[in-house]
Amino acid sequence: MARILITSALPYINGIKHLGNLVGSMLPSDVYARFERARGNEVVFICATDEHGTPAELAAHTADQKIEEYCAEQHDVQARAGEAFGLSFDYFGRSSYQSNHDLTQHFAAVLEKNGLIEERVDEQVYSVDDARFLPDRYVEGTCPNCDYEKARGDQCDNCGRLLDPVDLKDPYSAVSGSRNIEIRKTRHLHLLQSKLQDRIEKWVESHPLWPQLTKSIALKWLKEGLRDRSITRDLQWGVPVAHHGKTRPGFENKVFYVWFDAPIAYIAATKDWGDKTGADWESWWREDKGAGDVTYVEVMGKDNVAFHTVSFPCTLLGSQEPWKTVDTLKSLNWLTWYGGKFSTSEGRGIFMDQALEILPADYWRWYLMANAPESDDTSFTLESFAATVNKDLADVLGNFVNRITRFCKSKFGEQIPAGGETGPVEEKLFVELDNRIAAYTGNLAQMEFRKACAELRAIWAAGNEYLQEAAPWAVFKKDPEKAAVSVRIGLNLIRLFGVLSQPVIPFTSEKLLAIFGDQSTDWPQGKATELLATLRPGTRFTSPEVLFSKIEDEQVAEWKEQFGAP
Ligand code: B3M
Ligand code: ZN
Repeated sequence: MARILITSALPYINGIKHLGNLVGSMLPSDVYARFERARGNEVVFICATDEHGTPAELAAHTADQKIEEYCAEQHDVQARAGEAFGLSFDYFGRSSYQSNHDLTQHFAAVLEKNGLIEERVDEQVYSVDDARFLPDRYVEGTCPNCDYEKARGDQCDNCGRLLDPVDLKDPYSAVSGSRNIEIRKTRHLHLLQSKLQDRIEKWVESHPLWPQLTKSIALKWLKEGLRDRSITRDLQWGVPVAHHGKTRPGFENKVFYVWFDAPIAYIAATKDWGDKTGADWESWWREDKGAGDVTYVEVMGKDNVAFHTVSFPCTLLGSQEPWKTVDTLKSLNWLTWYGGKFSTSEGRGIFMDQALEILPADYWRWYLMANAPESDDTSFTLESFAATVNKDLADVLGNFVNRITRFCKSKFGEQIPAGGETGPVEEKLFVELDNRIAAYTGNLAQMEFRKACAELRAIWAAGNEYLQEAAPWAVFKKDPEKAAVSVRIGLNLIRLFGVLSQPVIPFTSEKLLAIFGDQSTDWPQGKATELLATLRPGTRFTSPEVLFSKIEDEQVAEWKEQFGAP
């Protein structure tokens, strides 16, 4: 039994997540966690809300709530949505919990002890009317390149040029619109990442099997050379710059930067899980306390990769303490909303709560995973969503289950019929299944989700093709014994589909297995010949309701309107 620690990138607290966020980390990590559990491995699957930083403060301000209240409320909203989507986290924590304050302060202290932290003075935009320093993206003004009037301090959305806030003409605060802004000096802690260049390079090299996207991003940053980076901010909300309860002099109004504390929250949330369940959390994170045999897997969108292949490793390795570092890092491209951006701040796209108001979780889970943006960005459209659901779930899987259970019920009653021996048509099916199950298992183990779903779809389709060829409804009149063989195989296929589909569509999988009462969900080990003889003649079953309803054109039109699809 292997021990596998899985973390999903932590969803930011500023509102419920959209389908793009879901498929970017939480959903694929859930599919993988479910697969590894089904294979009998010991899994700890951790997630949390990422709660610090300016966007959280501003979102709370807009909602006219205290930041603590806002975060507590939004955390619950996200926890409920995740549960409704079947995300099987062992623990869904919060980066604002005390455990994360303690650990973040601990890391800062050991990094400083190791000569990797230094106080430096920076210049930053200060908004007098807002009485706050403004992060780059909250300074707006006229682009020096294209004269676009709403360019952000970090980048112009019109011409794409990367900017420095001081480059902007007529700058103003994006928080209040005030033009009363100035450049002020401010003191911050800097993590001396440049000193860790060799260390990180060697560490990256020691992971030759990282997926291409992950590796290329890591190498790009290393090639540019690691830069020292400020890890504190002039903000109220966050982890205080303190140690053992004592604030660092001069840092009374500062907190750690959200990207410094957020990955540390993976560890803190695991600790909170341990405190809650009595599990030995250190055996998952400390090499000196048993984590030597743990495989640590991280899943995230591509914009987070640099933070996980460079920044977080700087924290962990720079500490010179035996923390577990990531072994496999799966990163995903963007899911787009009709080719454009899903946007939380502008409410563009479909959000997790809205999705479940119109259809059950498995419809979305299937579509998103079958079209996961792995090799490239992928466009979400309601048209392709409907087509995929109708074809794969309704026509292939749903139809198969419906056809065979109804036929059996009418001819043999609701139990697995006895009957004769299998023949060449079954042999062909067995061979195909043996190949495909092996391929599917391999794809899941590699976290190649699109390929895995294609294989799973082909497995369902093989069931339909088999029935088509065996045609028990035609054979029954002349040879009921022979028809009984295909019905027995068909019903066993339903059970096998239930087991194989559990990582991707767990709610449907449960329904499929419930048809035959409680059945083992262990990942199939043996040959198809045995797998399809699991349910013995005489086993009773209950015919299910229709599993999937088809999506009609009118619904697509209605939803396009509702969600403002182009
Ligand atoms: N919260 C993702 C984002 O908001 C970010 C991930 C943190 S993982 C430690 O884009
Ligand atoms: Zn521009």
